[in-house]
Amino acid sequence: MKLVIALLVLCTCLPARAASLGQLTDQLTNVTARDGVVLDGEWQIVVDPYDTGSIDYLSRPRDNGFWSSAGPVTSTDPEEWNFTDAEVLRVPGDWNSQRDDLFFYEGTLWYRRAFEAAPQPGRRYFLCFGGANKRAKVWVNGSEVGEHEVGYTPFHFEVTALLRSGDNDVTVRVNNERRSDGVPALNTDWWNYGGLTREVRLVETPATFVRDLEVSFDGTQVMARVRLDGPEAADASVAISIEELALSQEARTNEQGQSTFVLDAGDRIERWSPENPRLYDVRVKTREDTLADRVGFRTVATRGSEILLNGSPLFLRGICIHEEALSREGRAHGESDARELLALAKELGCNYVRLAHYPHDESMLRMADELGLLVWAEVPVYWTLEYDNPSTLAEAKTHLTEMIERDRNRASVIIWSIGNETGDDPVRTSFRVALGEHVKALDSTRLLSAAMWARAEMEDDRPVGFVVEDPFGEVADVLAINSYIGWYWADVEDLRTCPVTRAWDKPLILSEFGAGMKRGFRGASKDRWTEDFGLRIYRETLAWASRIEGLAGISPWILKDFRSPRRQLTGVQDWYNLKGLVDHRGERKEVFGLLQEHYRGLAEEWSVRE
Ligand code: GCB
Repeated sequence: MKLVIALLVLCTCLPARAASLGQLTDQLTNVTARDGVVLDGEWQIVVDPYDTGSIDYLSRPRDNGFWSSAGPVTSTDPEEWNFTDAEVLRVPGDWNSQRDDLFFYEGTLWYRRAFEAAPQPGRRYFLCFGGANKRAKVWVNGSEVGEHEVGYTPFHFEVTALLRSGDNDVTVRVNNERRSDGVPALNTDWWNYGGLTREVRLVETPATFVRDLEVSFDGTQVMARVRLDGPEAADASVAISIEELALSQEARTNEQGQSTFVLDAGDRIERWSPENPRLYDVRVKTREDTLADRVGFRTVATRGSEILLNGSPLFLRGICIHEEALSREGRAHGESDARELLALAKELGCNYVRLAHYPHDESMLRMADELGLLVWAEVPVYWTLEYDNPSTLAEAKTHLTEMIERDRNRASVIIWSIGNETGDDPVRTSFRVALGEHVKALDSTRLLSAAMWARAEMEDDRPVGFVVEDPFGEVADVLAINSYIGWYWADVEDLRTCPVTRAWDKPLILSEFGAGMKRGFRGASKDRWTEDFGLRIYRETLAWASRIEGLAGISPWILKDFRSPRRQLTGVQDWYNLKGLVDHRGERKEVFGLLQEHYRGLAEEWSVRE
């Protein structure tokens, strides 16, 4: 397998740069391993539905907006806002779950926080945001440092030139309005949580530091690429080592500050797998800097309809997960939410999770590495985008680029998904093919997929077969279909006479199926919303899945009930999609046990095969 050489944006000098759509971004690798301070906690806020902080009453841009520290400039200016007496919200955290009056809020909200700094000469400082949904603009001490457009990936701005010794402040304008040309667009089946939803850090580095570390493994050799950033990045000495394997190598960087390494590990490496999630410390050392990352080594490939992990076929026992915390309301973030969610998936018997429908917090991927869960990672190319709009395509590519840059060292990630249920007319197909090519150019070591629909063959108004022939299947490594037969259409018993065929001899995953079940609602197995109805759908669909020849995995929809603005039914849904195996408080439905039992059987069956 060849080393992935991603295109890189050359480093610019101070002050910081902004990530813009359609271009590769410039994230710092592994910010949590860097020196710095976490700027979590209470931030002051101003809710600004009319964007008064940015524009005046004639919609002209303000030159003294809410980012300035000044407030009213002259004594005759009326004071109409200030941060001093403002209310606060917790960061990280979405605003919707923190205040009842912001539950449905879609618009602009301003955040500000004071912090102390003691910048040292010769050191560099970066403000690192794990994610903000959706558009964020950042100022430090009143000066603009950059903007970021997409809602689920990190962005890092250099602020070295703006920091003062002592008191500083950072102001962020976040806007989460949906747009028809955006990704996602206007219509989704998940909550449009707004705000600084992920961790914020002020990170400190030496003047020349390791900006980028990329590691891959082809079965015997570990390949790494390192890129330095700073005045001494070119022709610098870089050493890489994996101490536990007694591997090390030195190289000099080229003009662009890059060096590549090939380490021959022979058969000494313990392969990462769900059964043995072995991670190694990969350490990079330069004259001024040291950076380490915990990396697992494994291979993933396909052979006909099989997915091979470390050369052996496996069945993906999965579950879909939305990024909502298990034991509280709101968007999940950080290590403890990730541990809770993924520990539940492990308890269910999973070896695989589909992280729907957008990049989850980095801690989810790191936790999946640690706990031994394979991952399908996805971007919010969902339902109805403006597929013929070049700027929409550019935004979709940005989502993919930023996700792949962040997660490409995670052994757990085996599948990059370019989207969900996008349909197969020619315009959509060429949009998806362009995204597929983009993914392959950035990372050809993982599998490419998307959740598609199968075409139902009908006789007398009843389905009699499903055909997987979405033209995206031509470029995908793995075919994946969502099926809601018995819930959204037809009778679930129709599955008994509905064989699945596919146009390509490629692995097929049943990427979704499920039913709305209100925990505690009991009744006849034909009564909608009862747990009994859901149990029936699960029984029939699991039996159907076991009849699909060469099926490579399943990921039922979904681990936990989740917030959705499309789910209004009062007294039943109350703004939750109820297809979870556990309810919104984390309480289990009976179907959890049923799937757990099924996975126990599958695990035994496949361990015998191995
Ligand atoms: C789907 C979508 C998912 C929805 C789910 C549902 O096909 O992929 O985002 O939430 O169905 O519950 O309808």
